[in-house]
Amino acid sequence: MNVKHLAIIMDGNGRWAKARGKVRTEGHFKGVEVVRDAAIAANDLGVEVLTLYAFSTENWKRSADEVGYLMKLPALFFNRFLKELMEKNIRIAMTGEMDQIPADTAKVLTSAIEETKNNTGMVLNFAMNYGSQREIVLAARKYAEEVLSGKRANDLEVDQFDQYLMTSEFPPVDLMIRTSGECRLSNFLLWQLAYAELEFIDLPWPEFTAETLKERMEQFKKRDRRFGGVKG
Ligand code: V0D
Repeated sequence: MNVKHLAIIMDGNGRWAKARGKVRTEGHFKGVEVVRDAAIAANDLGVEVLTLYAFSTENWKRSADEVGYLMKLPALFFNRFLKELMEKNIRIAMTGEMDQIPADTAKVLTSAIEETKNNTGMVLNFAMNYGSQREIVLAARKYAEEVLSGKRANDLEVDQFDQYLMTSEFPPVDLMIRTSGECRLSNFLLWQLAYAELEFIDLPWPEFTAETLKERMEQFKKRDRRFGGVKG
């Protein structure tokens, strides 16, 4: 079984920095480089969609200084790596509510999406200002709207619900990796992870490498995914 959609929770930047006597933002800075390495590695391994949890709806609760720093990272990332992503035919996408992102950051994001929109290789999808419970509630509202307006009957089936989610253009997640040891989903892609394999690894995100990813993907391919049925 190949990994079509890989999702990653990039945790442990602050912890990594603290252990080295550095400030949290230095962990985030190092983390940006690792995003590039992970994207190139995933692309080389034949992944179709890589979704990275960059900024959750809960992350607004961090200090204004830290949030301000984080919001500069997309520009830093594209200044350093957009050329290379273009060469690799990678397309940038976003999942989340963009209207609350600061205007200058939002501009950087939309222009990267625009510049890469005709690329046909891997999709590098950043979950930004994203929370899965809210995504599901918004989907329910959208569906209710269609029923109320008479556009469709009240006959929704499980396999149709993903059409209303923010990730409707992507296949379900095959493999979800969370770094830095915590065994939680933290409101990330709850619907989309229904049948995914979950891997929690001890390394903090700044220490994640292409080699780690390759290992985990190979492990995944060896395992048996049965979808609750019996393998034929
Ligand atoms: C900090 C570890 C890349 C996680 C990685 C705004 C936390 C480094 C991006 C990025 C962050 C986002 C969108 C985009 C291009 C790049 C990023 C944030 C944090 C939060 F279009 N790294 N990165 N965004 N960190």
